[in-house]
Amino acid sequence: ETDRDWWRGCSIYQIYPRSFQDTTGDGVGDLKGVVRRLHHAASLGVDAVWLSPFFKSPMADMGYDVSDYCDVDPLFGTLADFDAVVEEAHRLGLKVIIDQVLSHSSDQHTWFVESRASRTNPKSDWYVWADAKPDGTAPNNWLSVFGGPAWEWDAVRRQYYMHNFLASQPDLNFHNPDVQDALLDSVRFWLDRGVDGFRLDTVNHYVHDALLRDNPPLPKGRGSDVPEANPYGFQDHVYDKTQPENLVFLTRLRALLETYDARASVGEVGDGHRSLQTVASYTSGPERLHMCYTFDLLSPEFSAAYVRGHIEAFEEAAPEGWVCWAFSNHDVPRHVSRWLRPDEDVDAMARFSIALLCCLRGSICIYQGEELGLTEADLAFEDLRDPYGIRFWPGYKGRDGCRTPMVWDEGEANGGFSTAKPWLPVPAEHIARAVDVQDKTAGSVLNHYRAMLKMRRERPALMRGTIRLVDGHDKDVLAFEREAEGERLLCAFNFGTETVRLAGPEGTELPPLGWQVKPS
Ligand code: TEU
Repeated sequence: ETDRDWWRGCSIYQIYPRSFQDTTGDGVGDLKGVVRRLHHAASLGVDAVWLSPFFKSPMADMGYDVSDYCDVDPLFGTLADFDAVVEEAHRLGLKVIIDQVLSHSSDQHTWFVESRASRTNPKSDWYVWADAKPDGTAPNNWLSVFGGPAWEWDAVRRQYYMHNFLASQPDLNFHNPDVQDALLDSVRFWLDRGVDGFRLDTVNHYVHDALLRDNPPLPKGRGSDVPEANPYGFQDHVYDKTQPENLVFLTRLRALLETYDARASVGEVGDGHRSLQTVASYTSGPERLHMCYTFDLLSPEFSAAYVRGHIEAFEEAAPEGWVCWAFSNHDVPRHVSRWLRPDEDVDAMARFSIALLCCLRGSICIYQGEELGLTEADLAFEDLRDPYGIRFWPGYKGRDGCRTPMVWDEGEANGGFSTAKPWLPVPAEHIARAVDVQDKTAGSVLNHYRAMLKMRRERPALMRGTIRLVDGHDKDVLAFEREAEGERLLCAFNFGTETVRLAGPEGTELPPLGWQVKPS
């Protein structure tokens, strides 16, 4: 009776548990806090929640470094608390999507502890180990996303191991079928506990080039999408990811999901310029992933031409594929701050962007706090917790500015997030945007989010319809038609800073950041 296609067009609310609601008074959010506040997600009218990692972890990368795939970290609670999250979500009619960080584990995981102990132990090949070059240097030129080489020397094995992120996040060796089996077992563990879907962290990093070939330099004219200080973006990552063997693993994963009813997968593809092709191949058919999540609209660019170009390129590359779009998440500066131009109003940007998101073809993700119009927090170096930011400060300030706590009650300490000092400060200007204030304010950003999500839910053309770009408008206008079941809507958005008149007989005027959705 559950619709196996529930994920098509669905809206997902991303919860970052560490910053959602603290119930234990340690300044860190937890799973009981998620249970307590889930009704907020339901009140938005989303279909699902995605929980960022709550698994056992030394938290070097805030839980994206898992030391036990089948347990909850005590910081967040217990497995019973997780079961309560699932139960409460289902009671509220919400699906539960959890984050699976399968590409790498923590260096504290028993698999890695065993693997690094010798070159001959049963798990010696579970990670990516390689000898030094004759001169003692790393096996090849691969770089880590978080800075420096992707190789770390291990004094016991007298070999290097590979890590795409922190050195404490060793990369699992997907060429070994035992590794694949073990990871699929952990996925099965959560399926059996009733989760409805998986967000697959860095899915395009799963399989590395078995020949360990050097990455070529970036083709001329292609810029970096990461801070100047970090050379990662100046290499073309052809060989350390996007390996064809990955499709074999994804097919195995999908086959596992198919043995259950109505479970879905969304693969995170952070692959810069190649992302659309990657999404196309990962989602091209019922034996691959259901959806992919890209970073295309998580970028600093904000213009009609940019978004139009991405829609166009995607429709061309993957007409059958399924994207999950997002403007904000726990990795990038909050979009209202990222896109706002001088003298522009935060609320106007928040309203415009959710209207746009709700009109895109695909599924959509909303990141906790964006429904309040929260801005990027301006933190001092002493406040930082993100190792990526700590490393590249001040050229790059890291990801803590978008990870500050949710604000629930204007009148309570720390906006009602915690009675203790929160792990990241709650910016004073966020308090005025607390849920309880916006709840009772007609026309607040929060209520506008509810209205836009309702508009999407009630219109098949927006949920699952086709998309066709419409030409002939001002260069600052993005216009397209969505169509399904005999319903056709014209969606138009003015990205410019001047009022424009739409082409055509009616010639409606759209102010800056104005938009309209109407039958055509
Ligand atoms: O992010 C993967 C990814 O593409 C990021 O490295 C991104 O490029 C970076 O955060 C800059 O915006 C996932 C998780 O979302 C992130 O939180 C983890 O740190 C990372 O994987 C490693 O697990």
